[in-house]
Amino acid sequence: MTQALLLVDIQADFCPGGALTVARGDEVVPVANGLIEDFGLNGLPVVATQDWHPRGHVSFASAHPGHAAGEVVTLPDGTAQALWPDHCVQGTAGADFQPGLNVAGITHVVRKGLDPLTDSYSAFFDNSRAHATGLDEWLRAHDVRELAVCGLAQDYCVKFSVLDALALGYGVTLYREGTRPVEAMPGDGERAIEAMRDAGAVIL
Ligand code: VGL
Ligand code: ZN
Repeated sequence: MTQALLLVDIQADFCPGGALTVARGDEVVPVANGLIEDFGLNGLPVVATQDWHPRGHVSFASAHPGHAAGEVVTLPDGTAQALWPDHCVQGTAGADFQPGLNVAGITHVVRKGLDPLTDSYSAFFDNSRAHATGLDEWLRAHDVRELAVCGLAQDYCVKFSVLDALALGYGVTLYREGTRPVEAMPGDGERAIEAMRDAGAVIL
């Protein structure tokens, strides 16, 4: 049984200057780097996710004529889809890890949001829950049952990744100082923390 570090979407588009800016998102980098060093020194796996959308992705407001970022639309399969500016387009600079992140310390990368028709906030499943990303299998294969989590955004991908991890039976410790929220609605960050705590995460 081992612990792994999960770095969620620490990408340029979620940091100041990016397409879907999370306020002070870049401040998670030094926290993440400290954790990467600790885990590396202990020989523990460091897994990083990347939001990795094709052009024209269903979560982009630009793919829904007459709709704007911030609106929510209902997709043909019935799921509610929040619309965002175009972000983390595969192969663009915005999809790269945020400069300064110690990428040499990352042992495994999981990309999500590749399906043009389905979004994926969680590192484990897409939003329709029809497809898994392979992260659960990878962690099981490496005997990981405990996760330390930080990254972006606290009220979207971090939250849904932590809730899925707990539902899958992982123990989760969230490094709160290593996360920042989008806060589309004031208080979303705090509500996300409460939801993760209520579901069993240890919040540090
Ligand atoms: C995210 C919105 C859209 C995230 C990704 O990483 O939290 N949020 N795509
Ligand atoms: Zn996205």
